[in-house]
Amino acid sequence: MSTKAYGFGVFISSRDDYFHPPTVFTSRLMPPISPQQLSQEAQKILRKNTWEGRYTVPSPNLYPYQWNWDSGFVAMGFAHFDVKRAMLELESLFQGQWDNGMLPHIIFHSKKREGYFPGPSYWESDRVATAPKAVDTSGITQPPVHGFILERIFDLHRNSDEVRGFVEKFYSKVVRLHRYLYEYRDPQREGLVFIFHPWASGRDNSPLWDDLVKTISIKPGDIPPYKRYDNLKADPSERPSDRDYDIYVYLMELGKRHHYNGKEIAKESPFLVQDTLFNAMLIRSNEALIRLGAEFGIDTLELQDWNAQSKRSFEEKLWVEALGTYAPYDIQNKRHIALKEIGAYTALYAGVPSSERATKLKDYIELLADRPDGFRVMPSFDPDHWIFNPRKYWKGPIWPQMNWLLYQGLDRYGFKGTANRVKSDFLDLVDKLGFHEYFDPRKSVADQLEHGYGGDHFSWTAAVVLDFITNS
Ligand code: 9WN
Repeated sequence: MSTKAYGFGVFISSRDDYFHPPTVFTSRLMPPISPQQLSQEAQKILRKNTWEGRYTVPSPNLYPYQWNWDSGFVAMGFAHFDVKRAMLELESLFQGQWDNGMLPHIIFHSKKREGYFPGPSYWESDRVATAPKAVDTSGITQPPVHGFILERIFDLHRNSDEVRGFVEKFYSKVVRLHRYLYEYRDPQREGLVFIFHPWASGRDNSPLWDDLVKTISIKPGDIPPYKRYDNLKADPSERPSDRDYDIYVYLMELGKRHHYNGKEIAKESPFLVQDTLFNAMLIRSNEALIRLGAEFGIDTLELQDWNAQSKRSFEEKLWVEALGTYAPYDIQNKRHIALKEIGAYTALYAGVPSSERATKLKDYIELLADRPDGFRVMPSFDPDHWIFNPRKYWKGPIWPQMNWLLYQGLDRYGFKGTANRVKSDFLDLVDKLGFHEYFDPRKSVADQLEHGYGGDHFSWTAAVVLDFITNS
């Protein structure tokens, strides 16, 4: 055991046989912030970002609607201090669920109709028969985190009749989402579902997609004129490029032409990917539903079949030995997207890897954390790759919800020490740099900064802080 300084925050070093949750986060620039203060600040952010009393926006200025997987994490955050709001968060999110079970990545509850691109008029969900009538939505989905979020809420409040009643009733909506994914997004019945848009991965401009989207040539007239707002509200050097946005719009138009029907899209889309993070979330959520089903005496045979096949296929098809990790599979070009990237590491939370592979994944995180050039863990992309950019969105920065998923996975496999490095690195960053959307992973740089990157007062950052602090 040794004591190490991570940035200016001092934590007990964490090896696998040794676990010391931090009790006080210290900063050289600011007075020390106690976990209680951080937790109060987090609660304030979640309350402030709640609109119309029933749903939470990720960041009022940058993202003024309800987002799919953000709201999952937000519900978990609320479950620590206002479980009624947690339940309402999930209910308002699933108001956007389509008749075929699809859960859109944005629900446009707000009457505010500008300030975010693409807003409802671009998606045209009102022209799709299966879309809800009461609310406009986007036409793509995001990582299916809702099963394990429901399980988390249940575990935190298992003695509450109200929560038990809610979970039992809500359960079938999540199953419908999973059924949609297996029916519409898995044409070869492999147990691995595809996405057809980078936004659906939750990791929009990850270098994972760079080569693939280069194969898409956009001719004049292929995409409508549009105006971005994101790069006016956040530093453009921290946001995706204009070329990235052209591709996003191109694929949105393709989806729109097919009324977002996955089966039709599969025949045409140049972007068709069996993603690591997306499928890991599906597997972990299946598992949660199986467990909850047992609590409520619900038949889970269908879920068990799906999950057994998904786990097997993930382990067999997505592992790339030369890379020492998993990688997404590009269906159209029949190849792995063989890059080291954070999504693969969430397979731990889904319980997919053998113990040998799990150890490899853990060792890589430890290597990164121990390097003399000094990274907090875990950067969203391979710092040794020339594309790595520690400031730019999904090309390198540390993301709150990803650290949460990693922590859970490492903990599940008994790698307590590494898990705690991941947790304390994140809490240290929030303590120093605020409740931002993402953070610079380079210790020497981040320690000189005054704030994180992207949006501020960010909802899932607050939610993850609350869960980490309450459960440490
Ligand atoms: C597009 C809301 C969302 C997150 C995504 C993140 C970012 C949106 C954007 O913000 O994407 O969905 O406009 O950049 O990449 O994971 O859900 O926080």
